[in-house]
Parts: sequence; structure tokens; C-alpha cells
Amino acid sequence: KLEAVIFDLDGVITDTAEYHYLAWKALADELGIPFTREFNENLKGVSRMDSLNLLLGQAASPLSLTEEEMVQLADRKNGLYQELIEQITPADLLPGIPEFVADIKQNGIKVGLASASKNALFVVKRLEAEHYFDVIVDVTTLKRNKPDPEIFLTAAALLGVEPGNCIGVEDAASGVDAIKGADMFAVAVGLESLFPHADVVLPDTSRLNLNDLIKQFAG
Ligand code: B16
Ligand code: MG
Repeated sequence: KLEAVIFDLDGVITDTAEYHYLAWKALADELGIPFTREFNENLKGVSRMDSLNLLLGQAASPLSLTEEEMVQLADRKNGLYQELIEQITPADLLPGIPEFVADIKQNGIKVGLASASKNALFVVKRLEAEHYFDVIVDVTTLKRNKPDPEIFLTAAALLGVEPGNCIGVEDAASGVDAIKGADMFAVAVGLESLFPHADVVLPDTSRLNLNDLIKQFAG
């Protein structure tokens, strides 16, 4: 029986995935490293430092950077990202999200947030969506990044529910793998071809429907 729905933030609750892309793209341009939207898919759900390493791997000739230079680059990306998310308002909730969350809560099902972002709480506050979530996992308390299931397992434990009774909602392949690794039902939002491991793939958030998902979950 469904006890909780656990959401990713960036790209599911709001389109901050676009802001992450724009900030990485600006950094890549400065460094003269090619960076496409297609390659950006690999960064979704991936931590800041791991993302930087993936981006640097795209350089035509390998850059030899010190630890300190790496941290400076990551900080610069984060600064650009933080400028972009200052502008977020509740109007930036993705289509269907307020209705979907309201429906979940009305049915006595719990709601969790499992975002890999250290900026997650700031974004949730800008969206005025704190009240959506019974639990928001603090990513700084975790040992392992997505695709490791730790973040989804932590959300379930904090909610006091069985992982097998949870649905996870993600926009990243790494996140879907984290959900499946946690033994949860995985709903992906985006292009079907990007999510071979998801249980259900929906083209966008406006298609999230609790009744449909409960049927598929039970099916
Ligand atoms: P930060 P999510 C993830 O958030 C993003 O998808 C990913 O692009 C980003 O690098 C990561 O958070 C870390 O974010 O630099 O703000 O700590 O999709 O798990 O909500
Ligand atoms: Mg995401």
C-alpha cells in the first residue's frame, strides 16, 4: 500500500534544472570547454563536484587543476546558480505540481523531498512550498550521492515508512537508479528514451495523477 511519495526537486518541483544548465554552460564557455544540452543530461541529479569533474572531462586536452582551483570553479558555478534562483517565485512551480501534492496529502499519504542540491531549502522557500513536505532530507548529512539509494532510503526512514511502499519521482537517470536501488516504484518525468529503468515515464509534470499512479503501483 502506498504510504509516501518522495520527490526530487530540480526538474520535478520546479525547473531549476535549466538554471543548473545555464550556470554550467557559462562556466564551460569561460573555460573554452564544449558543453551541450545533451551532455548536460549526465549532470542531472549529480553532485556539484562530480558534475564539475564530468564537465572538465569534456576538455579537448586535460586541464591539470589543483584541489583549490577545482573548489574555486565549483564556487563560481554555484554563485551563478544562486543569482538565477534569487528570481524564483511560487509561479515557478511546474504545471500540475500543486494539484498533485494536494491530492497526495488529502489521501493521507506522506510527502518527502530528496534533492541532491545544497540549495534545495532556499529554492523551496522561494517557491513558498515548505508546507508540501513532511520531510526534507539534508543532503549534507549523507555519505553517498545519487545514484546511491541513500537519499531515498533516508527520506523513507525519516517519514517512518517502508521503502517498498513509496513512489519516487525524478527527472534524472541517476535519480531513477537511486529510487530503484531503494526498492521503490520509480516515476520519471521527461523523454521516455532517457529512462530505461523507470517503472513509469511521463512526458511532463502535468501528467502526474495520483489515481493513475496508485493503479500502476499496485499493478
Ligand atoms: P547544488 P536534484 C541536483 O538536484 C541537480 O539535479 C544537479 O544538477 C546538481 O548538481 C545537484 O543537485 C547539486 O546541486 O550544486 O545546488 O548543491 O535534481 O537532486 O534536486
Ligand atoms: Mg532533478
